[in-house]
Amino acid sequence: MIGKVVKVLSNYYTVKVDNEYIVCVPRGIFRKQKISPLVGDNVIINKENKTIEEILDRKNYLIRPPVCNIDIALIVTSVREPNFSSNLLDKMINIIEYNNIKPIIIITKYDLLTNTKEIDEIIDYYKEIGYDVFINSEIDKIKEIFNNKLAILTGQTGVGKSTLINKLGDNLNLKTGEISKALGRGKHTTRHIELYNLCNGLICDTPGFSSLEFINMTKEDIRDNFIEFNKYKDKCKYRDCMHINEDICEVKNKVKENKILKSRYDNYVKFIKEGK
Ligand SMILES: Nc1nc2c(ncn2[C@@H]2O[C@H](COP(=O)(O)OP(=O)(O)OP(=O)(O)O)[C@@H](O)[C@H]2O)c(=O)[nH]1
Ligand SMILES: [Mg+2]
Ligand SMILES: [Zn+2]
Repeated sequence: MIGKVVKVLSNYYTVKVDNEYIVCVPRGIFRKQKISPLVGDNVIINKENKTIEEILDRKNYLIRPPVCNIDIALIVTSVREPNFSSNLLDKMINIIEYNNIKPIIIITKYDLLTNTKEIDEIIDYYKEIGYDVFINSEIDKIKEIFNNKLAILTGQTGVGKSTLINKLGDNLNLKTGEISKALGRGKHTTRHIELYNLCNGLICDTPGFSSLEFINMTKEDIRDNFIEFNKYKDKCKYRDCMHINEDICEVKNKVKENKILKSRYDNYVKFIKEGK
């Protein structure tokens, strides 16, 4: 039968099969091949022997925290305390796109704004280019996105990640207190990783992407993860246009026409310069 690894403690793997939890050990062959299952792995188990027989193909995996098969990443971004940072948001989106994870933007502390015009325009832009954006008060809509998904949370300290989890867990009788506590800890170096049930899906108890760097990414990767640029690139003069120094560049034109958000483009140029 097939299940999902939701917890690892030394060589014991808790596998969730439907609503049952079975603690398994991997077959010896994995150790010989130096392969170990990860939290998030879909595995074939032998229920009688309590062994993991096979690890199914992974669609993605993160090194820190070591979790694989992540479907969605909730990017929690406050508009105040700490102030909205388009740089951080675009960086997170870029790295999440690179890892084949769907970014979902959650805006917090919207209630602290006296004038929402500027933020509303930004939110509309991200929606227009294809991202799901929710304000943390839209709790019912946010609940729906978890359906059968493995989610990871990311965002600066103090943005409201634990607060969000607590709201989502409301009257669901889940271990959100624990997750919330876990997510509240500053450092997660030696802890084990665990997936918790949340809103018909699973959530990783450790915030992801704590080090925000473009590790292993090429400049072309960074460029291609600015998904809206891809709509225009065919009209650039050069096929491999980086949209920076080239003449006749449709992306630069669209920035001038305000069709591409200026802050997005400026962040793009910064990221390319930061990259190797
Ligand atoms: N006004 C307002 N305050 C909020 C909102 N969301 C969270 N807060 C407050 O912001 C503070 C930080 O929230 P947390 O949920 O602890 O933030 P966190 O992202 O878990 O922070 P770390 O655990 O340090 O990473 C708390 O005092 C919350 O009550 C919001 O939407 N509006
Ligand atoms: Mg927290
Ligand atoms: Zn171009």
